[in-house]
Amino acid sequence: MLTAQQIAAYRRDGYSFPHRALSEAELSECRDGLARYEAWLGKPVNQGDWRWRSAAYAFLPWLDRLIRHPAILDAVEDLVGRDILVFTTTFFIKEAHSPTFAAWHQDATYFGIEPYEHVTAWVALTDATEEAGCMEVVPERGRPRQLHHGALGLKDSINGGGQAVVEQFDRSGSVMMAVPAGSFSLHHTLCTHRSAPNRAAHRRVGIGISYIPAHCRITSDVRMRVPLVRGRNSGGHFDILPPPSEGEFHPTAIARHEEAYRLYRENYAAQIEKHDREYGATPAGQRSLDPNLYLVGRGGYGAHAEPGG
Ligand SMILES: O=C(O)CCC(=O)C(=O)O
Repeated sequence: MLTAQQIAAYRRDGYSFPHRALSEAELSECRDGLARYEAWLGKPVNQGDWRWRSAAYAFLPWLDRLIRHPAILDAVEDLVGRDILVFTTTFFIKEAHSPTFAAWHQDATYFGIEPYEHVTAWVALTDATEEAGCMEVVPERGRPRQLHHGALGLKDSINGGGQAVVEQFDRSGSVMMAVPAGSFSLHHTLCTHRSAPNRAAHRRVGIGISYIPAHCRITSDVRMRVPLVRGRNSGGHFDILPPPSEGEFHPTAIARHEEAYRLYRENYAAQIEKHDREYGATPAGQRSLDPNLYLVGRGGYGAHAEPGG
């Protein structure tokens, strides 16, 4: 549970951290589960097809348990109320000494969830220190607003669209959101954030759990399939994806994931088009990033923030 002060700070600034969640045994369960997953894939999750990064609770019982963890859900309930769905999860992994990064962005941009009540719980399975490329957040200061993005396909981006904010914005007072293993941070869907390459000797492993209150809907025509993790599907805007009761990697569960992921990508693609329509497209190949904004930073972003560079 969050304190009244933590709730007020989140409502004002759009983030809150760190919050302890996992016991040592639970942390080991997640790490062992990830190791089995990567053995099954035959490669690290972050080197496989994008489909394996998202919504893997559909066929991984340990991940399904994580999205229902009471300590995380109690905090999320304090922010969004009792009826809670999981829009998706994402493995956010940066190998040791790797260039993987995230440019400034807001999660709301290509999710298309309204109202703007989506909150991400970012759970650290290893220490997300500043050196390891933890997230850096800009306080909303009570004035959240959607910024213009481009889906630039940035090389080494940890995000599917390789997206970045392409307008000037006030990023003063940004905060490095370091989170120790077993703890989580919370950030609001309009909280602008980025993360630097991993300069540490250890692998930085995080799982982003995108929670939404069940009254939310998406602005595309896609009807998605998502887990109900607390309360009731009160809004009725999503179909409910069941837990993987068949067991890890079961073909039936994999097939459910395939369909849920297809719908997720369909909405994502529709939202990229919608955002471009509403805010103006970023023509392909255009160097739309302002180097002063993106190439200079506390994290040492280097050449990796250049589109295709
Ligand atoms: O893990 C990272 O470095 C970025 C995560 C992120 O963009 C998110 O959780 O929305």
